[in-house]
Amino acid sequence: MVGEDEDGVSIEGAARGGTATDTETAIKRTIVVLPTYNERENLPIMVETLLGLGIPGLEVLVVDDNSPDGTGDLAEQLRAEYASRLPIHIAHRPQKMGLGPAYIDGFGRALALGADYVVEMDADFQHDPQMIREFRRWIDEYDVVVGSRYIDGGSVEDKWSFTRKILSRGGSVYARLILGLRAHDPTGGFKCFRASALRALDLTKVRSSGYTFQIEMSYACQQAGLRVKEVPIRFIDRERGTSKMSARIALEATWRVWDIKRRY
Ligand SMILES: Nc1nc2c(ncn2[C@@H]2O[C@H](COP(=O)(O)OP(=O)(O)O)[C@@H](O)[C@H]2O)c(=O)[nH]1
Ligand SMILES: [Mg+2]
Repeated sequence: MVGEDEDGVSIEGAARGGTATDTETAIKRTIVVLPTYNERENLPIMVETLLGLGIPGLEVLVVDDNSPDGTGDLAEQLRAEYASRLPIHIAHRPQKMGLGPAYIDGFGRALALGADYVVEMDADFQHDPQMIREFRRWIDEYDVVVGSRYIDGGSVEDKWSFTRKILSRGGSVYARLILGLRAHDPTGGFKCFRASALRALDLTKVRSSGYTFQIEMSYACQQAGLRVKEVPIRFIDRERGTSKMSARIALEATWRVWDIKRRY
């Protein structure tokens, strides 16, 4: 049973969940939301890697913003190719609308598809997919599990320049200070939410893109009183494709945190 809703999202996985037998219903569905913009070099390897994790109930939701490099079409090919092994859902969006909006859209769709857990992960391997296993280990005890570069055992790639390390670290310190955030890596974007945790947040309220999106989500979780577990991660340098992050986005974050503080 493969179908599409009017938004062009495959509901194959949902149909599968709905027709599960008694033993299968015990399997929790984890939907990994992967936003993509020009990730055709990474996506096939990512899909294979996710399948290789061997996590029962794992599914993928690609949120593609009409990538000029054809990532959206490639996702469709992968969906057909992996149909019997890994459910792949795809949201085709008309144009590049930013990372934050892509995740918010993806979270809503993952909930609608019936996810028990929703993983937020970039498609470029800067987040090590192997960590999803670790997230799954903790998510039964917490509402949100977040990967943190800035707690014991966490790290950023050594290749980072001093300036980049300072900017990243400084951004975290700044956001923590202004907002009183307890999370040590509020600009990090590798997380796992319980469906109930995402439902407890008012996702329509989230406005930020880029860096600020992560800060806003961290603050929203804290303000909602969610139980957050930080696990150390190593943040890896991108090997394929290019970053869409710009100095403008990083700079925008400095005043955006004040806007977040005002709105929550
Ligand atoms: N759908 C969508 N995905 C995006 C957009 N911008 C970035 N991404 C994806 O979000 C992830 C992180 O983006 P990236 O450019 O690597 O940001 P960086 O890691 O901060 O340099 C990658 O999987 C990108 O393909 C966007 O506007 N729309
Ligand atoms: Mg990246």
